[in-house]
Amino acid sequence: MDTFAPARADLFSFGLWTVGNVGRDPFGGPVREPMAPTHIVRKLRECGAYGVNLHDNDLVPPGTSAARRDAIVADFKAALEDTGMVCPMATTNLFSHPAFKDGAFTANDPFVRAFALRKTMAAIDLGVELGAKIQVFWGGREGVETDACRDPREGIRRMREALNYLCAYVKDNGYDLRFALEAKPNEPRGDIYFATTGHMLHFVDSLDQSEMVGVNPEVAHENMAGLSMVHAVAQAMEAKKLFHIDLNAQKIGRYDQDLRFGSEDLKQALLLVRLLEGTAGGDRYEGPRHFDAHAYRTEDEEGVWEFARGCMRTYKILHARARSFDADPEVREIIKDPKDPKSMEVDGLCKGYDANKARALRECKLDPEARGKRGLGYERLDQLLIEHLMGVRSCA
Ligand code: GLT
Ligand code: MN
Ligand code: MN
Repeated sequence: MDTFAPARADLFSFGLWTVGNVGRDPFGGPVREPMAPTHIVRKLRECGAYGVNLHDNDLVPPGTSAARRDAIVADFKAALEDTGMVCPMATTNLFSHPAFKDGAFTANDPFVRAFALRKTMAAIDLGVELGAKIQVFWGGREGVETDACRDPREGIRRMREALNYLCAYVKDNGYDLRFALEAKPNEPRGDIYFATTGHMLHFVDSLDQSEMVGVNPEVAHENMAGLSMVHAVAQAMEAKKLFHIDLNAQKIGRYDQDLRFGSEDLKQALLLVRLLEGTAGGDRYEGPRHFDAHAYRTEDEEGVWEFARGCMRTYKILHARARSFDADPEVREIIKDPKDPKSMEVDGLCKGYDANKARALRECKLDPEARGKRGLGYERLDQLLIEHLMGVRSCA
C-alpha cells in the first residue's frame, strides 16, 4: 500500500483556476486547452482530491443567460454527486473585468463599487448552492499605482463597508457561510491594501460581524513580502482565524509564482505542515488543504495531473517527516520546557500580575550572565530537522 496516496480524509482541494490554468503569462498566450469544469472534477477525484473550489467566472462565464447558468450549475452538481467531490470554498472574480482596473470595493467610482457588491452577492449565492462553507476574498485590484488617486484611509473604510454589507447579506439569507480574507502585497496592483495576513487579522477585528470573518493566508504572498508564512499562519491559528489556506511555493523576491507545493523552500514547507497538523502539539487545522498553484507553463494536461498529485504527495511526505522529527527523543530533549522547581517558580512569577509577584520578581535570583553564556543547541536541532527532512534519520 502507498502510504502517501491521498485520501478523502486528507481534505485536499484545488481551484478550477489552478489545474485549469492554461499557461498564459504577461509574455505569451495559452499553451494548454481549457478543460470543462466537470472534467476537472472527475480528474481531481481520480488524483485523490476531496474538493474543488471556484470563482463565479470559472464556472459561469460572464454574460451567460439565466437558463444557461442553471444548466451549467446542474451539470456541475451532478459531477460532484457522481464523484463524491465537494465544493468547500467559492470566491468572486473581482479582478478580470476592465471595470475593476481601479479596484472593486475600494474603487473611486460608486457604480464600480455597486457592480462589485452585486457580483459578490451572486457569487455567494452560487457558492452556497454548491455547498461551499467558505467564501474567499482576494482583493487583487484593491490597491493603487499612485496613492495620489485616493486617501488610503478611504480605501480601508470602503473595504470595511463592503464586508459589513456582505456579512449582513449572508445573515439575512440564513446562509451557513464564513468569509476568509486573502492578503497579497502587490501584483497586479503596484501596492495592494492589507498587504499581509497580519494586516488582515487586524482589519477583521474592526468588522461588525467579525466572528464570521477569518483569513486565507497564501505561502507565495507572504513570501513575496519577505515574511514567514509559518508565523502568519501561527498568528491566525492562535486567534482562531485560520478559516482556509492557500498552499503553494515561491522563490523569494519574485512575482507571484504559485508553484507546486513544496517545490521551493522545503524547510518552510515542513514547518508549515508541522504547524497545521499539530505534530509538535497544539490544535490542528481542521479545514481544507487547498493548493492555489498551477503547473509549469512547459506542461501538457498530463503534466497538470502530475503537478496535482505532486502537491498532495509532498504534503503527506512532509507530514510523515514532521511526525518523525517530533518523535525524536533528541529533539524533544532540546526543546523541552524546564520542569525543575526553580524554573517553575520563576515562570509562575511572570504569569498574572499582582503586587506580591512583582515584588518577588524584583528580588529573585535570575543570573542573566550565566544564561547569556549558555548554548541552546539549536544548530543541532536544525541539523536534526534537516536530517529528518532528507530522510536519513527516522523515528516512529
Ligand atoms: C488568483 C490569485 C489567488 C487567489 C485566487 C482567489 S485568484 O489566482 O492569484 O491567490 O487566491 O481569488
Ligand atoms: Mn491564493
Ligand atoms: Mn498566488
